[in-house]
Amino acid sequence: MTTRRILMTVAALLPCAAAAQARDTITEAGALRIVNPWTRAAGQGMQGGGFLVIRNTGATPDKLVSATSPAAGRLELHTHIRDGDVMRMRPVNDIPVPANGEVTLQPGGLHLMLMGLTQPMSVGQSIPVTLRFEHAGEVTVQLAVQAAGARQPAHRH
Ligand SMILES: [Cu+2]
Repeated sequence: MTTRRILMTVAALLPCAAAAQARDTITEAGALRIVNPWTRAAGQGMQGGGFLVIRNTGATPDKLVSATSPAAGRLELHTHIRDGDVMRMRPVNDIPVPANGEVTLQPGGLHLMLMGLTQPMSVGQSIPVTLRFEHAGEVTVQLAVQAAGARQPAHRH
């Protein structure tokens, strides 16, 4: 490969790398990387879901054991289960993070449940949530508030 061709290849790759960095919000906690935490707009007294990716760069499994937020009266760890043709939410005791792997908290799956919001969550705000892991300890991340989604699974608490 000629020098000129190498330079052209590097130049072609640079915009992609810059875009990836701009897109991801990553918070480190020991071997864990908390990626792109977000939630949806909701009113005071209502509830909201918290979504993020937990990456484990270590060889030891970890687990999310609890979470708290000044924006929520109570914060639970939830999953969805299929009940006939309806998806319902259920609390779970913890959320395992596999060694050298990741777990995704997302709408319709595992998620943080912010209950009894002490303040409205408006688009563009950041909502602090402190996650507590068995090994990595505590880390505070900021949920980026996005627009309320039209597609909501059935809620029953
Ligand atoms: Cu829930």
